Amino acid sequence: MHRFFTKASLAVAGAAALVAAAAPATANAATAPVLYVEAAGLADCPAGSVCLWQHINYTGFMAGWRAGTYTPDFRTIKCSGCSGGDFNDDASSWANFTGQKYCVSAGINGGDPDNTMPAPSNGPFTPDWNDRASSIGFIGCP
Ligand SMILES: [Ca+2]
Repeated sequence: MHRFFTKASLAVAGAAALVAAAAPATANAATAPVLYVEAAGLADCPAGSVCLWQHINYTGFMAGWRAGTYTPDFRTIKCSGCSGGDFNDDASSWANFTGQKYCVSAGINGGDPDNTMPAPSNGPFTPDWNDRASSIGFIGCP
């Protein structure tokens, strides 16, 4: 199991976020998940983050986002154990520990359709949403 979300990396991520805010040319940093964990559990999703897991019951690969960050295309999230080698169309459970209403979408760049994840809440995706999430945003669903 590899964990990349150490206290040290949190401090670095915070510094990077400040740099990104001061230099919009590097704004892509705000769109990248800040946390990846293999063989994860619910406890691996930190307070203030929203997380998606490869399997139900918060297991398998996990991608997590600090409040206010998002990813418009899950094909950019590499996951060697996921179908197709990326996290697109793989998420089966979720948790939203941010104070924000997150939205997952079956479409790249949102829509097609959307699914609201209110905060705070967590659970498995319903069967019609299993292995469908392709993007995530933090301003709620349209
Ligand atoms: Ca899955």
